[in-house]
Amino acid sequence: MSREKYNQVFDLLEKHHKWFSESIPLIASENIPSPAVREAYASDFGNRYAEGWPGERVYAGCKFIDEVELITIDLAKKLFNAEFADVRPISGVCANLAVYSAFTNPNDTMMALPIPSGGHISHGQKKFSGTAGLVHGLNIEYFAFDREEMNIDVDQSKQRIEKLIENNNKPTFAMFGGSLFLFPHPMKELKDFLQSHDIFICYDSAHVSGLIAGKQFQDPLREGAQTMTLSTHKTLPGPQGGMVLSFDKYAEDIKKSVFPGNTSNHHLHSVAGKAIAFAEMIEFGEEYSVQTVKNARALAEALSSKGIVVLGEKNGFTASHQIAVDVSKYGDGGKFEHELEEANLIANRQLLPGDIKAGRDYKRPGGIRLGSSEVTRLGMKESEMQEIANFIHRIIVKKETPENVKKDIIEFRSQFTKVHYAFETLSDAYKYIKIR
Ligand code: DSN
Repeated sequence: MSREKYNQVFDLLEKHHKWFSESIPLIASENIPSPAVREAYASDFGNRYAEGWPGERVYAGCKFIDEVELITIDLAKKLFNAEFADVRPISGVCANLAVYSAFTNPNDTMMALPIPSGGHISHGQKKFSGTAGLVHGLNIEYFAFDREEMNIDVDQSKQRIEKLIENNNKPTFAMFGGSLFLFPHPMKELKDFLQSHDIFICYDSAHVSGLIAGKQFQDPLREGAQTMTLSTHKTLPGPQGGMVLSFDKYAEDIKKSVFPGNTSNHHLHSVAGKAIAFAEMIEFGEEYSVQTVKNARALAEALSSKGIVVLGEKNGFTASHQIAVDVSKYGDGGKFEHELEEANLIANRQLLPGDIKAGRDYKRPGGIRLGSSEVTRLGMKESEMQEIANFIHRIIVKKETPENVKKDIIEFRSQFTKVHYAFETLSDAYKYIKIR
């Protein structure tokens, strides 16, 4: 029985690899790391303990781990032009928790975006089981959001904050960034106002950190962010993980908050993978990011030209890797997420601004979110975005059966087998690694 299950797991893993090698991956929070990152991730580092800071560990056996972690820190600082980097957080949520713990107290008020306007669950209220409210006890108030602009409304947000201050509920912390993130947030425009009220500024670049590294999005540390948190596996094509970037004056508070505050052991194989991904991004990041944004725009334009509503049209649909498609006139995001998946096109349903008021919920929201980073890493360009838009149109508007479209997707996909923007690409992108 146990041997049967053992075999079954390997069988499922291989099936997953084959499926992804035949699919169009459009989940905006995912990416395909290079074979080099995957090799580092599979190393023995993943089986070790190295609590603490390099050179100050509480375990033996760390001499090579320390060297690698110091290289990772140096590469992170260079890639993001940051004074300080803590590469230990094991996810973006853990990075956010470390910053909340270091710079706020429970019951403080934080400004952030609600989920339908792009906020991430880790910025959320306790009643929605959001990390900030549930785990750190923060009270969350929302920035004002303009659906036409698909961005934070500066003047209305200032008015809201002034009102909170009048009501003795002054925010102490402001979180920019999020999960549905089409255009740079107006942090520069709000910075002086926030600082004049002694509100600490953090920028969650989980989604856009690869674009920031490639100099194709806003530069948070130069625009007012006192800390910047990120994931290392979305537009930044590293292993699953997180990171905090900041200035030297905040370094000690962040280090203590990460360890021992919010992590015991961090994931050392992930630290090694981060180093490899950062080195690749220093070399290839700009070229990859330019193409990622071009591809997102091309996909939005192609869908819009077919009559499908893409949000943010007023500002050119997107300045990031994401686009938000309003599918409510054809059905709902949950239904299309499923049908697209049946056709080997992997995307996720998305709550859009106005969905809750319209009576929609996260299971049947009005939108789908599409991300261009992984298909860009596979070498696709603008003309391939036209083809992807055709596949989506055939399912959502023409109501073709997913089985029909799937055959064409598998054929289309067979032309793109390798990861691009990497030093070494001997293995195919989704090759299953067998070492048993
Ligand atoms: N919830 C993820 C996303 O898809 O944006 C990030 O954690």
